[in-house]
Formats: sequence, structure tokens, C-alpha cells
Amino acid sequence: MAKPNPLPRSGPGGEACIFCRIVRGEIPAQMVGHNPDLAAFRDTNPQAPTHILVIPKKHVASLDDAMDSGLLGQLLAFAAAIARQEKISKSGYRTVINTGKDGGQSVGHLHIHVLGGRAMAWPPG
Ligand code: TR5
Repeated sequence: MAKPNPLPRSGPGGEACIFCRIVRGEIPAQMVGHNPDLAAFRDTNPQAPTHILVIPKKHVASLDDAMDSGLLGQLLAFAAAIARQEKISKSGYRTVINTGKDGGQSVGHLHIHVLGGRAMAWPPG
């Protein structure tokens, strides 16, 4: 029998998904930008002076589930636009997508972390 997926994946509508609930306005978030397909809001547990999550509004569980290359391109371009808006593009910033258990993904809705406002270390932990 297949092992249950460790991520809290929700159905196609993402009814129980925390980020889908933010998109629907059921849970408050500090929104910093959005367009018809994408949203960007501040992380509640920031790991840098600027820490924003950029997500597709439609539920996609992870990068491994993202079949729409157009949407992925839009996500990256939107992350860069948000970084410019937040005035961290000149000093530099880091974009991170954690995927699955070993990747450290804790919320089962695809998101790009945009981190800036301090120098980042490498390699990541
Ligand atoms: O670990 P991964 O890469 O999946 O990143 C998930 C991120 O979502 C973490 O950095 C969390 O701090 C962040 N997070 C979790 C919740 C949340 C959030 N950011 C904004 N608003 C949030 N709400 C309302 N609820 C969360 N559970």
C-alpha cells in the first residue's frame, strides 16, 4: 500500500489549504501585491528583514506538481517585481522554493520565498 503523503495536500480546490484560505480572504495576511493569477504576502515567521511569499492563486501543491511552465515563469517574474517594489533588488536577494519533505516544504501550496535586507549565507542548512 502506498505511504500517505507527509505534506498536507488538499483537493483540487485547496479547501483546507492555508494559502488558498489567504487567497480567498478567509485568513488575514499582509498582502504586498497581487494580480489575477498570483499573490505575494509577508511571511509570518520572517527569516530576513524582508521575507515575502509569492504564490499562484490556484492551488498547486509543490514545484513537483507544477505542470504549467507559463505559470512558473510568471511566478519568477512576479517575485523579481516584488523584490524591486520592496527595494531589495539593488542590494540583492534570495529566492527559495522548498519542495517535499527533504526540501523542507512545510506548507503544501507552491510558494517562492523572497528574502532580502541582509547578506545571505551559503550553503543553506
Ligand atoms: O517551509 P516552507 O518552504 O513550506 O515555507 C512555508 C512558509 O510559510 C514558512 O516560512 C512559514 O513561516 C510561512 N507561513 C506559514 C503560515 C503562514 C505563513 N506565512 C504567512 N501567513 C501564514 N499563515 C496565516 N499561516 C501559516 N500556517
